[in-house]
Amino acid sequence: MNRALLIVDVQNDFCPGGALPTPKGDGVVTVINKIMKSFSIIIASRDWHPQVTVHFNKWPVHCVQNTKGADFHEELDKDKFDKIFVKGTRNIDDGYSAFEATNLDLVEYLKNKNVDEVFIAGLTAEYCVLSTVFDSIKNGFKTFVIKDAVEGIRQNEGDFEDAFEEMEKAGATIINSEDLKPTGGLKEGISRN
Ligand code: VGL
Ligand code: ZN
Repeated sequence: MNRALLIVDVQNDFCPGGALPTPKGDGVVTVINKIMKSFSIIIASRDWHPQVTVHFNKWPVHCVQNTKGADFHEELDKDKFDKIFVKGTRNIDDGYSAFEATNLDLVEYLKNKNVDEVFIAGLTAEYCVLSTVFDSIKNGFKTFVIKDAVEGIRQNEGDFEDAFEEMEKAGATIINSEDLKPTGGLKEGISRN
């Protein structure tokens, strides 16, 4: 069985200076570049909205297809991605979860590669990371969230920590990047949920 790293929405609009920024989103890039060394299967999701969508009734316009804001953060090591899953592409729903990708079926992709453990990193803790974690668990994957590789919008104090509490309650195991062996897998003594 295999493990995969799933990097959620590390795009300009979710980073400082973007349309819907996480205050410290830049910080995850260095961590993610480093942990990619621990994985042989690396996939990324991308928020990829049409110009007009119901999603923009709730949110400022962000991550519009083929704009600078929708580009991955420029320091992110994109060459290491095996596949990119686009989501939020329809104008009738939010498409928060990477499992709602419309270009490819993420569950099928992971199953074809015999993945049973999914490690999740990226932006944003309260929305797309949270929904992706829920769907990963629902689809039967052992799900880990790498906390220092995740940032949040932090609209209200406590939102970031609350999101992690919800993920844990749903059955995810919260870890930190130092818990990963450089050669892959978890260091001894890291307890699983
Ligand atoms: C996201 C709000 C709106 C996310 C996407 O990537 O978490 N949040 N669209
Ligand atoms: Zn969005």
